[in-house]
Amino acid sequence: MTDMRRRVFLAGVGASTAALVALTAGQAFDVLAPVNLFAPRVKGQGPQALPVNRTAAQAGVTESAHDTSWRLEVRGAGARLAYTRDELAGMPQTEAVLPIACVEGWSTSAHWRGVRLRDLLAEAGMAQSGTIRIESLQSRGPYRETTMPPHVAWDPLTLVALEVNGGVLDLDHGYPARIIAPGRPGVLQTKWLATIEELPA
Ligand SMILES: Nc1nc2c(c(=O)[nH]1)N[C@H]1C(S)=C(S)[C@@H](COP(=O)(O)O)O[C@H]1N2
Ligand SMILES: [Mo]
Repeated sequence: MTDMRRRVFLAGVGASTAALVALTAGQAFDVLAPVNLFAPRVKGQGPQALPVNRTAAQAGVTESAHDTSWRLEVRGAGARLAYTRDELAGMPQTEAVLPIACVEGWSTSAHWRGVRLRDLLAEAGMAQSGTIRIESLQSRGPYRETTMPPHVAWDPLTLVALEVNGGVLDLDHGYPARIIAPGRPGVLQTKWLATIEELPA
């Protein structure tokens, strides 16, 4: 474990555990190793100091996520738009500190950067009252898509994130682009975006 990950990890555990680590200086991770075996996705683990739930390989998107023909499609009633990752990166970017809160029992805050979803919806001429469906590159699995009520979709902190914790999204965190929205469980923070569309009213 690198020093950086170690610091992040220690910052995330309770004082009693920190004391235990101090008492067993030099073998802190031997002490914690059995815990890690049973709960591998603890705070600070995974690329970019953020745990991973479902890797790109497990989701079967490794190739499609790197495909140069990738576009984020945004389909409104009035327009059907497609953005390359560079085009998204060229739009105004917004930063937000928001957690991924997984039902499997971890929650980790991260620093996200990307395009406001509402800016894309507005460009496609969508009304602020519509329900939004977001689909990923993943072809099967329960979390391959999500729907979003208008108050979440138009929230100024709901992002199509391109970066996390100061770097380009890791493939396992949803490269080329993912959703991050406030107040939503991790299962709804869709990774590897493909299409965004307005559902018929
Ligand atoms: N396309 C897709 N998005 C997904 C998932 C998935 O399996 N497929 N898992 C979700 C779950 S359960 C969680 S907790 C978060 C985890 O995001 P992370 O791996 O970047 O931490 O992604 C969510 N987004
Ligand atoms: Mo999750």
